[in-house]
Amino acid sequence: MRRIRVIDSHTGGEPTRVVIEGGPELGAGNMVTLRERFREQFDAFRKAIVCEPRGSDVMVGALLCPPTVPTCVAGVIFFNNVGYLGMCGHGTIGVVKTLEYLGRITPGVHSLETPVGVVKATLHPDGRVSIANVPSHRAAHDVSVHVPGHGEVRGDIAWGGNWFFLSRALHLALEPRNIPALTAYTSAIKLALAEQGLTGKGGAEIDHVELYAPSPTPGVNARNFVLCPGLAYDRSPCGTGTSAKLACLAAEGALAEGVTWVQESIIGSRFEARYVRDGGSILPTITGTASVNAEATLLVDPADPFAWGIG
Ligand code: PYC
Repeated sequence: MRRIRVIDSHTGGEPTRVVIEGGPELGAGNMVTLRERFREQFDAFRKAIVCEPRGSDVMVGALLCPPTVPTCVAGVIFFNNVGYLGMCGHGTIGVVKTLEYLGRITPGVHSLETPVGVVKATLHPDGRVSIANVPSHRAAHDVSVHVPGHGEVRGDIAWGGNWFFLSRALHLALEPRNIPALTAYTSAIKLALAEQGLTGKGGAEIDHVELYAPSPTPGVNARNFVLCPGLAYDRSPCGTGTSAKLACLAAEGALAEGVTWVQESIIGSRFEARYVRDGGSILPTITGTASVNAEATLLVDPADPFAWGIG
């Protein structure tokens, strides 16, 4: 019987499951090397940890690894129901709160090594977490994609640690009652982008679709609906998606450096975000909080036909 120890948390409703013991033995290397080893040789662990019957399509996993950058408190590889993420904003906030829960860090600034670079996180004395995300930029403006059943859809392509297609929500209100329709619409956009060869840099798949609209909530700048790669929607405002949004606002001249942008998710959870310019990119800072809500040992029983997950 294999035992995998995990700590669960949620960041604005979006879950993160941090593996603290019993995960795959990936050996030595930086997070890019270890993520490839994880993908090629140990993918069964991903499914066992985040897919049903123990997990769900919404769950994001985070494997803690020894960092190769000496200033980092930990290395981390994020994964979900269909594969591996470069970076994950809500997940990083969850990891920081988990490290605090484990007594491994106290309020202050901490660095984490991820496959897309070192991310600095500040754990504030009041429990909030700010992450200094990777350089983000808008790669293409007002791109047109033909979406079968929906016609022409226009939007921007931007990098915020993952690739996003960001489009104004025109026909569907960003309200929880519309989540099934929003999921179907953004899934159709994601498929159309791939079929029509619209990609991020170097042919990278645009695996996140973000719809945005003004928020009806006073003091909140915008509400979003973010479709994640495995077709689940982000319950949080999405850290990398908010970074991509800031990159578009900065490129548009619609948000000045240092000004706070309050981003609300489809379920009403919030991040505060701001940026500074860095050449042609921006450096976003995203602030939110997470709550640790479970500590568990996953049991992988050879007699269980679904011990290594479904799917
Ligand atoms: O917060 O960056 C994020 C994220 C990506 C996918 C789910 N959450």
